[in-house]
Amino acid sequence: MVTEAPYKVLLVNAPVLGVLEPWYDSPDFGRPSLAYIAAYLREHDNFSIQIIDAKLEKLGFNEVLERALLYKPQIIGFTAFTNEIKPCAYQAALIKEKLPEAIMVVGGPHLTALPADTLREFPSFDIGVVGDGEVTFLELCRSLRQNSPIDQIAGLVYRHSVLGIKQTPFRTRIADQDSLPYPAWDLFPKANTYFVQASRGCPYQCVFCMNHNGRIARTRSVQQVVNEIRWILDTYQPEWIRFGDELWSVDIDRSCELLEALLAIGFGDRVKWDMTTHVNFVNDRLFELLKKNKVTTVEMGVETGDDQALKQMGKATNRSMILNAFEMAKKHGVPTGALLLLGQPNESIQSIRHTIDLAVEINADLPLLGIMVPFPGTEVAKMAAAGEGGYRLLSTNWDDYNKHPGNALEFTSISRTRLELLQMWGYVNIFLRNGRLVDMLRFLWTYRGAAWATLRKVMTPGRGVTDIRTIPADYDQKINAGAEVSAIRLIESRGEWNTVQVNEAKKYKLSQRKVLDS
Ligand code: B12
Ligand code: SF4
Repeated sequence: MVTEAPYKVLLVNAPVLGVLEPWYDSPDFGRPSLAYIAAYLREHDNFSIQIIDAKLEKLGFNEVLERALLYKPQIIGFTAFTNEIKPCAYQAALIKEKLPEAIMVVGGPHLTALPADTLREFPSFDIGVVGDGEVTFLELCRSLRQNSPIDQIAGLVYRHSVLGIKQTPFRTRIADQDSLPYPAWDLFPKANTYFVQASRGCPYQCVFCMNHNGRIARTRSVQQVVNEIRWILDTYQPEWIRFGDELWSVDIDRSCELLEALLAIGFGDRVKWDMTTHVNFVNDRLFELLKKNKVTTVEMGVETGDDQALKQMGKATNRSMILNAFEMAKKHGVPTGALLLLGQPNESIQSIRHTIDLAVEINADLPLLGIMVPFPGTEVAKMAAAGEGGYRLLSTNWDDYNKHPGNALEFTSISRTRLELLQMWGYVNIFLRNGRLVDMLRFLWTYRGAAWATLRKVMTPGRGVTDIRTIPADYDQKINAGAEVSAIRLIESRGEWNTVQVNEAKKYKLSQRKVLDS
């Protein structure tokens, strides 16, 4: 009897060009997207699956190539945020050269924001998976295994031999998050930190955020989240658990219920943990339970201290809500992180001063003061590309799209270098005006990679961070540099993404109404 060899799928988190931001570039955790895709695939079919997480395993491009050649997969799936897409395309090109038959698939927020443009820009990718990847990728792998057409699979962008780049309709998102299996962490080396996703999506529409998981927050049941956490704790004994939700307490009652259940399993005694939420979604009861669960940090989006900017941001907050949330946390002894972003639309020195003053007043344990990045699909990207909001778009080279040592935009009235100096000035103010010299030194040590990169950039304006990275000699040639996405496409793609979001919300409302009517 002849047994058919299993169809092989490889999932890759590509290497970095240099460790600029160690907590991202040299992480102590595996990439959740790949863990989810792999888990779903193996639950529903019998593909052979391997994962190479080059960032977790600290691998270079050639090491990934060697591992891919040993495995000889038929399909290779890559994941990428915007700032990772070029190294990812380079890795795909290296592998494609040696394994020309393998199909290169890419997914993640960047591809979702710019589906056709990404295939146009990077010839090494054959197919893109737009939005939620689990079901689409399963259907795609099955079709490719059978050599059957893929044009009926929703959520794809692909190269058609005659018609050029084609995109199929956006796939309806997976509403029932409990239907997803636990991430396949067993396919990764053991890590220190594990991400848990208790919900996907967020109802807000901040100007700087693409909200790629959609405007409908899809929560998982308390019981399932607790079971997953217990499984991670028992199997991997991690040091940290981090929630990857956009808005962790989107349903405060459910979050309180979750915290009660976590208390019962001694969660906070077994692991450090953190999450990110919105200042409107907290109350005394929540903070009381967070404290009991010994949460390590509760991060909340502050973004700016300027009233006008807050009004126009799409986050539905104001200074008093922000101050109130942080005061409440302090009252309960809950450690906080404040996420701030310099470079809001129409930013001025005056509005930056308001932001720094608010950050000083909040005095969060962990202040994080980033500089705006015009990620594709966002309103800010559209404004920057159109020269609105005082912005000047500096680059559509995605290697410049890091939040700390990035180089993607500046203002006509505030240069990039000045923005970076103000960022440093902001940190100094937050710590020193609160008499926290030791905390500042500790912070500088923890974030020394980014601090050093920013300092070097400020001292050598115009050079960006390229001199801190090691760019392979054939990098530009292999990834087709020069075919960068135009400003016009950045403007149009915001409109296209917004249409997807609006249609999705309408469809959801309609389905809710049907449920109520029946
Ligand atoms: C947790 C998190 C982090 C963590 C961990 C990230 C990591 N390396 O794993 C930390 C805090 C370190 C982090 C850092 C950054 N993050 Co972050 N992060 C998130 C967050 C909150 C959750 C990500 C997640 O795990 N989601 C759960 C998984 C299952 O969803 P997913 O990744 O989207 O994957 C699904 C689909 O996209 C698709 N898919 C993805 N990959 C693939 C691959 C294949 C082959 C297929 C078929 C499908 C597919 O299928 C998946 C399952 O449905 C998201 C927002 C969010 N809630 O998603 C932001 C988010 C992804 N981060 C973002 C950014 C910008 C960053 C930073 C660049 C910040 C910065 N420096 O500016 C860094 C870069 C990190 C790096 N280089 O690794 C942006 C990305 C925007 C963009 N266009 O790229 C997001 C969307 C936040 C936002 N709203 O702006 N982040
Ligand atoms: S609240 Fe957070 S996740 Fe939601 S749209 Fe704003 S930045 Fe994005």
